[in-house]
Amino acid sequence: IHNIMTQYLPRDVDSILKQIVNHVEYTLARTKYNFDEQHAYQATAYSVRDRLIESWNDTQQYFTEKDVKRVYYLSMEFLMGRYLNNALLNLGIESQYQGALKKLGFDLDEVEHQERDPGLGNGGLGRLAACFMDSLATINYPAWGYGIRYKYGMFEQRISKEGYQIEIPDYWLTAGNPWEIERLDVKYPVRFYGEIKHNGKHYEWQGGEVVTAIAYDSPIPGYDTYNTLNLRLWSATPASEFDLDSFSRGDYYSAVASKEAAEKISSVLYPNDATEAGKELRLKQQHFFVSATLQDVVRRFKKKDRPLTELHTKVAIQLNDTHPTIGIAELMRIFMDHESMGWSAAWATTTKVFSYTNHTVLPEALERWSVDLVEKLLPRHMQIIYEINRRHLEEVVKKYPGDGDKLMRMSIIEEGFPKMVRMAVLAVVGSHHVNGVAAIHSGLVKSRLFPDFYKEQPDKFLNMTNGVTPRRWMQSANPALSEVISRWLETDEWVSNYELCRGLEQFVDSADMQREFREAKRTNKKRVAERIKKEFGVEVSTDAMFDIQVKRIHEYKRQLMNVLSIICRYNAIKRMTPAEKEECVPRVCIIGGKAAAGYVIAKHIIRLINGVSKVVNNDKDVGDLLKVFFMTNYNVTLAEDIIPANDISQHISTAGMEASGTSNMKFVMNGGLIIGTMDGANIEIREEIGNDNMFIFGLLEEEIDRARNELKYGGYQHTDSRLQEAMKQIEANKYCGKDVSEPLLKNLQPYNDYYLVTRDFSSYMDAQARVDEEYKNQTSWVKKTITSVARMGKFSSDRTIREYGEQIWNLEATPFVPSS
Ligand code: 26V
Repeated sequence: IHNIMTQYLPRDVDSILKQIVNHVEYTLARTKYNFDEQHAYQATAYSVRDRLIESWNDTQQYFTEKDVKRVYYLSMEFLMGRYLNNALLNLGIESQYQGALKKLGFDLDEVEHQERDPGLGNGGLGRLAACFMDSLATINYPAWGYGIRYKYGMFEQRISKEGYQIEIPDYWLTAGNPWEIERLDVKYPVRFYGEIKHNGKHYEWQGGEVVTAIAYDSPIPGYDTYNTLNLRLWSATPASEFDLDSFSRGDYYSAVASKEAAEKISSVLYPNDATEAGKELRLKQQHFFVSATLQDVVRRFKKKDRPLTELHTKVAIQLNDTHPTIGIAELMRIFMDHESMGWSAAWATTTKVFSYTNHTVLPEALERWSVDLVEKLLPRHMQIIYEINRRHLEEVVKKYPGDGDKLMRMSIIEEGFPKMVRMAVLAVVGSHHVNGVAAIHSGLVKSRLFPDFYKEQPDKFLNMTNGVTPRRWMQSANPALSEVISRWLETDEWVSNYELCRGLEQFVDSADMQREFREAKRTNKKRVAERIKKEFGVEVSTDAMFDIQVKRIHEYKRQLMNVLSIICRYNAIKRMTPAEKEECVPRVCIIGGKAAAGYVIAKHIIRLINGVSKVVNNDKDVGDLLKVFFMTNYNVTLAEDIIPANDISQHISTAGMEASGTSNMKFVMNGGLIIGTMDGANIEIREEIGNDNMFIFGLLEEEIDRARNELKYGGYQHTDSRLQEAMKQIEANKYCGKDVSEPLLKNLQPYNDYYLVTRDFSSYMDAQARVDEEYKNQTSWVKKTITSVARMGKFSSDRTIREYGEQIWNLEATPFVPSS
C-alpha cells in the first residue's frame, strides 16, 4: 500500500533525516549538534508538513479544475488531538521517521509526546468533527472544515490536594503550532452592532464595529490517499481600515484599546456543553466565524462566472449543531444586500445549501438568543429572521387556520419575557435535511423536539448514526491489537475498510488468537498501570479488571451512580470472609472527565470520587480487590492512552438522554465490553455485536417519564439496602465534607432524582454482578471481545460520512489523479 505517495518527496530514512536536520538549522535556527526533544519534534513536524503542503495544494487545485461540489463542515469545535503520529500513519511513513530520528539519537514515541494536544472542543461534538475530517479525507470527498482558532482551548484540569477540580487556562500555542499556515492574505471584515439604512435599492448595514478574520489553515491527510483536505480556522484581529468616529479623538490609548478588543472574539473556547449561557461574546464568536466562512465560500464560488442561484450545485454546508445557524440569515443577507437577489431566489438557494445536525435533546442545552441581543448585535439578521418567520408562519396559518398553539410551537420566535430566537427552529426551517446522531436520538428529534415539522416534511428528517475513525482510535492508539488483527487478516486494509474485521470471527475459537488478544490487552494495561504508579504511587495488577468511565461530568451521564456502586463494592469487600475474597474479581475503577467550571453538582461529584478513592485505596482490608482512580485532565491524548486498556467501560446515561456517545464505540473496538443502558448508540452496538456481548440494564426510554412521575409523587422509593448504606456513609461525611455530601444527597431524594439514579440502581448492581461472574471465565470473555471487535464495522466514521455524502450532500469521491 501507499505506493501512490512514492513519486513525491523522497521517503527513505536518509532523505528524511536530511529534511529534519534542515528544519533544525533553517527553520528553528539551531545548530544540528545541539537540539533537544522539543526541537526534534518541531523539526519533524515541519518536515512532515512539507509533504502535506505539496499534496494539499495539488488536491485543492484538482478540486478547482474538476469544479466539484464541496461540503463545508461548520463547527465551533474541532477536537483534533495530536497531529504528528496521525500524519505519519496516514502517509505510511512512520517506520522511516522512526529510523531517521533514531539516527539522530531520538525516540519517535518520545518526540511525539512533545506535542501539545490542541483541545479546541468540549467533548463528543468536537471530537466527532475531527473524526469526520479524517474520514472525509480518506474517502476522497471534496471537503473543508471551518471553525475558530481559539487562543485558549479547553481548560487544563487539576485536582487540589483536598480533591476539588481546579481549572487552568490552556494557552496551547506557547511553543507555536507547526501544523498551521497563517494566511495573512485571506481575510474578511466582519461587522457587529450598527444600523440599517435603505438606499432605495436594498438594505445596507453600516457603522458599528468591524473586526478582521484571518485564516489559519491546517492540512488534513487521509489514510492511504494523496488527497489532503483543509481545516480553516479563523482568528480575530483589529480591522485595518478604521472608523474615525468610533473612538474618542485625541485619546490615543483608548483608541488602541478598542482595537485590541477585537482579538477577544477568538480568544477562548466556552468550556460548557451543559447549559446555554446566553453570553454576548458567544454569539459574537458564532457570527464571526460564520460570516468569514460564508464570504470565503461565496468568493470561491464566484471565481467561475455563474449565477449565485446555482450555489447549491457546488456547495453543501453542514451545521454542526445550532452553533453556526446564524449563517442561514447571513447567507440571505449576502444574497440580498450584496448580490441584489430577491427574497424568493435567495431563500430557495439558501435552503438547498444548509443541513443541520442536532446533538442533544436536553432542553437546557438548546440555544436561544434574546431578540434584544440579536437586534443590538446583528440588526440586519434580526430583520431577516423576522421575515423568514413571517413567511414560514404564513404557510402554517394557511394549513391550520385558527390553531394558535401550533403557531406558537412552530414559531422561530418564542413569545415570552424576554422574547427569544429559537436557533434550532431556525435551523430546521432553513435546512433541506435535519439529522440526529443515533437511531434512538433521531427518533426523539422527530417525536419530541420537532413533531410539528416532522408531520409536514417527514423526509426532511434523517438518522446518521455517529462513527469514529479506526485510524486514530485503533491503528494509532492501539498498535498492539492492530498488529494482531492485521496478522490474522493477512492485510492492514481493515484500517480503511473496517468491515474486513468480520474475517476475525472465524478464528474466535483459536487458542492462539485468544492468547494474542489477551497479550495485546496486557500490554495496554501495563502502560496504564505504569501511569497509575507514577501519578498515584499505587501498584495495580494487570490481572485486575480495568473498569473505565471517561467522559464529561454530567448528571445525566450518572458518574454518581458509578461511584455509589463503587462504595457498595467496597462495603461488600469489607464484609467478605477470606474464602469469599478468594472468589472476588479484583477491579481497578478509573473515572475521568472535566466538569464545566460553573457546574456545581458536577464538581461535587468529582470531589466525592476523590474522597472515595482516598478511603478505598488506603484501606488495608481491601488490598488488590478494589482500587479507584480519578484520572485528571481527560483529553484526546489521555483517551488514546487508556481506552486500549479497558476490560469494561461504562455508558450508563438515563435512557433517552445521551444522543449517541462515541467513546462507547472506541472502547469496544479496543477489545473491551460495555456495561450500559439502552441509550444512544449503545442500542445499535448491541444490535451489531449481540446481547450476549454486552451488559445491559436499566429502564427503557419509553419507561422514563412514568418512572420519574412515580418517584416525584411518592409512588416509588428504592429499597436497596446497599444503596441505603452507601448514602448513610456519605451523610456521615465518610468520603467528603457536608458542603459536598448535602447537595449530592439532596439530589438523590425521590422528588429530586431527575436522572433516576436510585431507580436504576438495583438493576445496575445486578449487571455489575454479571460482569464479575463473566470475567471469571477468561476464555469466554476474550471470545466476546474478539466477536465484538469483528462486528463493529458499522461504527467506523467512514460509514457515517458515506451516508452523509450520499443522502445529504450529494457528493462524489474525487481521488487525485496526477495530470501527465
Ligand atoms: C452546547 C453548548 C451550549 C452552551 C454553550 C457551549 C455549548 C457547547 C456545546 C454544546 C453542544 C452539546 C451537545 C453535544 O456535545 N452533544 C454530544 O454530541 C455527541 C456527538 O454527536 C454525542 O455522541 C453525544 O451523545 C452528545 O452528548
